[in-house]
Amino acid sequence: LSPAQWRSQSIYQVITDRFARTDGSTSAFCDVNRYCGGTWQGLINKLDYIQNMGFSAVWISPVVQNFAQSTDDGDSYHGYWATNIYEVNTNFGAAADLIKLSSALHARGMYLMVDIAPNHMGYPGCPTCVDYSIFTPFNKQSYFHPYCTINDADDTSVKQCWLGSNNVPLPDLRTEDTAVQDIFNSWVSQLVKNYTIDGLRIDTAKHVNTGFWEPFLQAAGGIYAVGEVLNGDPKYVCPYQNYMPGVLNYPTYYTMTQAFQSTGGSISNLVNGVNQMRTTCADTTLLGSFLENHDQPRFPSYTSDVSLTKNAIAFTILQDGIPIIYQGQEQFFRGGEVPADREALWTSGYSTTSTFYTFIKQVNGLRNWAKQKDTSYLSYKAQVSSPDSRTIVMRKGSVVSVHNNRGANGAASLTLSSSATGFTSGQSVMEILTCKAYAADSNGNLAISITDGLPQVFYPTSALSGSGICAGA
Ligand code: ABC
Ligand code: CA
Repeated sequence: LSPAQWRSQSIYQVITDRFARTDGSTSAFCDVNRYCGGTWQGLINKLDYIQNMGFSAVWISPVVQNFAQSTDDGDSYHGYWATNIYEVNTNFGAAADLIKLSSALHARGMYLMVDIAPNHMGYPGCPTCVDYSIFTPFNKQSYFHPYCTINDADDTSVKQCWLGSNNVPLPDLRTEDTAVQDIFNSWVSQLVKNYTIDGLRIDTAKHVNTGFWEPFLQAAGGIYAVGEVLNGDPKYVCPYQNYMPGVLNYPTYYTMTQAFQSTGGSISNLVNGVNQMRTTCADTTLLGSFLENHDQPRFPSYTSDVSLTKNAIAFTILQDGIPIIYQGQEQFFRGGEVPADREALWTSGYSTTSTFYTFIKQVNGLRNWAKQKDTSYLSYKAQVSSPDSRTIVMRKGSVVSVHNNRGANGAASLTLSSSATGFTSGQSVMEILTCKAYAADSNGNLAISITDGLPQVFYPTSALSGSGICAGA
């Protein structure tokens, strides 16, 4: 699937080990440091749960074989500690099960994104005692950079030194060498074909020489790839769009989290941050938009306020880029630092009536309708403005969303100006989260009131007919 085709998807992020077991258990114990039993077959059995929330694609954790030893850093359940890139991780099933997952998704008109990590392998022992012969195919020390620890201020060190710890070092591959590149290029070409993969999530993209990516992604068949460049600065992150079509929107992750995590968060920093992304990135509509992932404390670990969380989730789904919701957000999971943020989803019983399952479904539903109604919606670059210090208004095509950080007890009356919304004189609009009808005044301005600190999403009433949203208005 091409970058342009991915623009219209909505992604659900799965940690395979923690999403669903083959036996469908909702009570199996999960020690968050160990393998907990999730499988590709378990995931296949629960695709309705994902699709009914409005998602069209699933990002799964890395699929290749990892070492089996338990370590003081835990087990390799997340999949980032590769030992053999030609075999699958049998904890998740056989290669045939992965093929079956891909087919099951495609049969529903959904897509598969696979996480890959060509930067390193993983070793269960000290950094200077690595036995390279355990790696396939990188079975010699000459495929790797010598051991050193990363100094963020030095780009050569970021690219060539080793991630990981003294318990589990991540031997860093010489991705600038033709020998390593050739192996990875044929590997990715085969991987994408063997499992009919539609998109890639590129782990540790900032730790690989930038010249590696163009031939690699070409070998992958030109499918969409979104890179992980873990940095909060747009000037650092955006240039990666020169090497891969998408990048995870970490800069806005930081400003958004800060803005909505408390009633004292800075909305003006969020406005500035969004504007800076738009002017710095080649194409914000191809970024991966997220509020949570498996590396960061969950948003509700900062606040238990449902309204603040709804504001942040709505912002994630409606801002520029491809929304990515991490498993457990729909069940209001509250885990903090790794590994607490990697709870087994099955303990939720896969409720489809929970507050956030239904909320995400509503917002995804509006985005899915808007993109179908207006072909320019997804490539429209959102414009943000701030009518007061607690509120951000985001206009993307004909979707106008209003997000605030007043919290569950917050109330306010304010006027959205026609210049911020694009509403015309007397225009009828629907607030689709409450199905309340509004009309702009003769100047196109709209008077609204915020209650319980909730976000609001306005959409032209005339464009709702046939949608089923708010009974098709
Ligand atoms: C984790 C912990 C370890 C712990 C271990 C048990 O569990 O990090 O401390 O000892 C996998 C596992 C992890 C495991 C690691 C290492 O392997 O999932 O549980 O460690 O064994 C990706 C994946 C991630 C994966 C890997 C490795 C990479 O998403 O799940 O981890 O394949 C760096 C990398 C980034 C990586 C991340 C975990 O580490 O760049 O690719 N994620 C600074 C640095 C970043 C650094 C970040 C976190 O700290 O610049 O490079 O990320 O350590 C902003 C700044 C940023 C700054 C942040 C904190 O603040 O702009 O520069 O980031 O404002
Ligand atoms: Ca590297």
